[in-house]
Amino acid sequence: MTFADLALPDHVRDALGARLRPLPDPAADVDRALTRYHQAFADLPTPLLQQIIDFGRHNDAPGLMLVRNLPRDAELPPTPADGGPATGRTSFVAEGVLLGLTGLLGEPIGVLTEKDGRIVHDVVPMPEGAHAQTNQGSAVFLNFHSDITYDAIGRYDLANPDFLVLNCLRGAPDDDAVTYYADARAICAALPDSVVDTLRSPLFRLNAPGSYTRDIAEGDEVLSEPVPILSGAARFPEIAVSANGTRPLTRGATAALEALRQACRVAADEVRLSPGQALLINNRKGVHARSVFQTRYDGRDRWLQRTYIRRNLWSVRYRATPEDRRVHY
Ligand SMILES: O=C(O)CCC(=O)C(=O)O
Ligand SMILES: [Fe+2]
Repeated sequence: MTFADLALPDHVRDALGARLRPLPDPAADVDRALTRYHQAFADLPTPLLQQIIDFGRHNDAPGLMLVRNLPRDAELPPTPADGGPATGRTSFVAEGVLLGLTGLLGEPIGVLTEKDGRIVHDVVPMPEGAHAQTNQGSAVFLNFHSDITYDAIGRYDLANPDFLVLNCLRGAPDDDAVTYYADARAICAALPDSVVDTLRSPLFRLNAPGSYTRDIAEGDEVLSEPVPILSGAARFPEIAVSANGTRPLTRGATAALEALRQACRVAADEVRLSPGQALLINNRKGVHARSVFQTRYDGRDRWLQRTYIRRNLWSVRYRATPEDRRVHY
């Protein structure tokens, strides 16, 4: 499985940038902002626009798309040290790129236990989380994982995002941050049938996201019901694992989980994100990971913005907060 790689021609980048540059901070009215970004992205050349829309729409599309040569803000404040959002922005081109791409895939959502329910997530290294299995980390390999959502129903892989978009505002200072994506189709092809069968059995419990266990459970494990890691038609497998620990329930499941880890490493595509690049990640077709990278905590560290995306909001309406129809418990 190879990922899709798309580059905007310079004149297209410049035209899109000119549309996005005057637009205000989307946080004040996200739906109005999404509408404006929709209008701006609608002017992309038809084949380019269709490739992005097809990525979100088709079962047989790759699970990862890199979009390059996107417009950028002329100036950026220091990388936020506190997990964001940054103060002192003079333009919101990055948000326009992030939410414009997001709108081509579905609906952005917030989760109260992830970045306080914000729609635009700043993914930045933080000293206190350097060794954590969360997006604050940098000093440890962030294990192959799905972005999952704690849910009182006991399943963390149902109300979680269908897609993530990561837009790079600032690359790692040493350009050593690698994002990996292993497609479940490639993983299955690399594993013996017996291991795939085990991974398709409900013999695994997922630990809740690190942000949830840290903020709500004082670091304790909060395990899901027993679930399979792989599910669905053999042609179109879905995969769900936790970065923060997946607990196998039998010795066979333990061995299968280890084989899965190795297969992910073998099957993975690698991207070193730099400014003006965004990754569109299908969170059901594959799992992602991140390398160790150097940080200085001097305002020049790596800085991504991220959205969590559902194809639509209806199937997760039981989680919606009364105050904000895009934000979930
Ligand atoms: O930092 C990265 O490249 C990926 C981080 C990650 O797993 C995420 O933001 O969900
Ligand atoms: Fe992630």
